[in-house]
Amino acid sequence: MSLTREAERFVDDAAGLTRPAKVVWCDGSAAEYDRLIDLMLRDGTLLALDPRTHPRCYLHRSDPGDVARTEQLTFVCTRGRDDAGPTNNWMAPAEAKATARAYLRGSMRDRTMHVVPYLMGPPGSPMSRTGVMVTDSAYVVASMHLMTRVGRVAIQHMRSDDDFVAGLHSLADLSPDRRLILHFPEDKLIWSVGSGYGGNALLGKKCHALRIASWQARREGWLAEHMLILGVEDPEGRVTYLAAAMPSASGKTNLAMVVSRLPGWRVWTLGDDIAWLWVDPQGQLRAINPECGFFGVAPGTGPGTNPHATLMVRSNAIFTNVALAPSGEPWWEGLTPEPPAGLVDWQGKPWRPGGGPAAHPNARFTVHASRCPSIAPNWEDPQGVPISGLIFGSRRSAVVPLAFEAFDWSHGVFLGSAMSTETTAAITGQVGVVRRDPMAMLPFCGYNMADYFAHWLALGPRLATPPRIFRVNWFRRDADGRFLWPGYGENVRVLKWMVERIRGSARAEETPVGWVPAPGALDLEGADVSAERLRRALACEPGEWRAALDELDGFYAGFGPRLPAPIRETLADTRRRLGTR
Ligand code: GTP
Ligand code: SPV
Ligand code: MN
Repeated sequence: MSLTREAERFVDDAAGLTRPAKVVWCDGSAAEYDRLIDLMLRDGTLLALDPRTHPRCYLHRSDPGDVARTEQLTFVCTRGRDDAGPTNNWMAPAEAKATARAYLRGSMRDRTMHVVPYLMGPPGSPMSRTGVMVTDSAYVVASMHLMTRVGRVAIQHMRSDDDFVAGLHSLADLSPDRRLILHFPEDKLIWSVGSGYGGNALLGKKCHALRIASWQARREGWLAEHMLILGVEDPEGRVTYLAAAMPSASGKTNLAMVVSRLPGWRVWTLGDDIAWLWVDPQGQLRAINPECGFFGVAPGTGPGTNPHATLMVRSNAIFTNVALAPSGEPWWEGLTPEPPAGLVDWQGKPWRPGGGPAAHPNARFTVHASRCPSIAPNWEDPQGVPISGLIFGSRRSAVVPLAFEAFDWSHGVFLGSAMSTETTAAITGQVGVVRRDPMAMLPFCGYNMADYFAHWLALGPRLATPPRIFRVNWFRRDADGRFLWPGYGENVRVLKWMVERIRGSARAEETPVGWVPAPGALDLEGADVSAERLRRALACEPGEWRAALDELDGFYAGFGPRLPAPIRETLADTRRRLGTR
């Protein structure tokens, strides 16, 4: 298999810097995957799980200091600092390369450098994009096999010699002190050194399909978003497609695979993390999933919460940092009500109840999308699916109602830009702190977010019928800290309301922040939710909102005059509607 001349030059340069003992070109075949697994079983990178209960499933224990994305070590290295904007870490390209070069020099000595050509997006789609990454991690290559389309199909998609995003990845010594995740969008280039963790190391995912792709999308007039894609089928068999942005570890995988509690309704999965969206010649918004696998959060995944994911990881999956039962079965908090006896924790140490979580809170599974019981029959359609609604969701114990609808496109863009969320274990740092996370893209937008808001606003007028924009929050709590809404499978009731809003039939009440489901408009047939708890889940409290909007002022101020006027004006309108007391 031959790469383009440009790709070969990139590989040669990378090898010159990192000095691998051997260079291997990957073809993406099943035989190659098997060879990698064998290699990792032999050198201890992987442990085989019980082949009777979990055929072709493996456990990987990462370095204990390398278990989540490290945003403080992630940089957007544009020539101009303002092009990265105030929400990104920035380093000048030359300085970034000089620093990383010191970590990368000779870092693959005694190791194999794998060259991985990969395709993001369905084969044959005009939206699909290619990358070529080199890595000294067999775990990364095997994961890329599950998450992207590796091999000839990628090279066939290159429209010119340099039509690929180049990615250089090395584990180096895994030290956080010598770790950098660098993006050079102007050069379609990624350098990642010092981490083997998913979002830091599987360069097709957050680095390419979000940070570099969002930069390209702005120039070319489309969107690269941290969104799931799903189809809601009604009892007549009509399917409505929605895309939903939610921050890391905040419910995308769960919603994408939700098993309906409403008779006759079902949900089809098309993607759980990333969507590329564009406007077709008819003015219809369409979406593809650039990935072909799921890198999902294990804790909290069980038969009661996410039965499809629980089934899907019973074979052909790689688990990272889960606990292990003596039977050779994987375990994590939420899989079963009681932990099996004799567990070892995610670090391989004997675990005792009360001794902290057995699985790391950001333990994950990696599995091909075709394994998902609810995968949509058209999930790889090169033309994508038409999107009728967009959802912005976040994790807020207070303030934000369970579900509401924006007044129009630009109000919806404002609601997305105003999103904040409580942090999770998907990033290193404190968990549960409220931080701004516009459109769930704070860590993933590869350019100035003021320009990103402007780009979103400009898309509206290009759409024949702009999708409805909804805001959701499954995580609102009562005074005792209990969730007001049961979530998970019950979320399908909210999806049904959205579909009916899109069709014009569901009732809603106007509040200062948007249209909230009217009493009785959410189908609660068979649900165990009291009218009082639902009322509190849906309530819009003007006092809480006024305080929340004051915090938003400071965030918007960081963008200076670059913040689009409609965002500022919508904030002012919202304040007016909320009144002063
Ligand atoms: P990334 O892969 O990190 O981008 O995350 P994601 O958005 O796909 O998150 P995921 O669906 O894996 O959810 C992560 C956590 O949120 C898990 O602990 C879930 O149990 C929890 N969660 C998901 N949906 C709900 C819900 O409806 N209600 C509640 N209370 N928790 C939920
Ligand atoms: C996230 O953190 O949003 C993830 C996991 O989806 S990672 O691929 O590590 O970014
Ligand atoms: Mn994600």
